[in-house]
Amino acid sequence: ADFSGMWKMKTSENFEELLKALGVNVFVRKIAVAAASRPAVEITQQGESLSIQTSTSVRTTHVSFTVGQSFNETTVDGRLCTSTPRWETDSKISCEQILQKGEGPKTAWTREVTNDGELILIMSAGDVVCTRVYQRE
Ligand code: RET
Ligand code: NA
Repeated sequence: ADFSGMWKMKTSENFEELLKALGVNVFVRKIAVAAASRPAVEITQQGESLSIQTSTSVRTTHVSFTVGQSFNETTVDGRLCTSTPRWETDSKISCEQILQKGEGPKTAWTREVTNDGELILIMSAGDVVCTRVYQRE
């Protein structure tokens, strides 16, 4: 599947609960939730290699990785982790994260391009699952 494009978010469920599960305090959480309601996501893909930039007014992240190869990234609450992405189907990437320091709930994400051309991002922390649906701009 082709993940490339400029994506805008259509729906988001449980983002605040996700941050809460990660121990983000209420003050920071409110700021993060407000900012994360209007993300700009740009993905470029060449074969198995993806580059994903997620921009908000308070935090921008950029990751580049090749599916099948571990890479460094940060969890959604900003902690350095080692991520291992793999193809779950030919249109879905599933990525497990291992914290490089300290302890916390188990985190992971999946990104899938649907037949309708939507991008579904699922992020989890322990039992809490956040689902964010995007459409191409
Ligand atoms: C942290 C804690 C430190 C202070 C701030 C935060 C903001 C995080 C944000 C994350 C957005 C994530 C998105 C993910 C995928 O779509 C790191 C929680 C301000 C804004 C948009
Ligand atoms: Na997002």
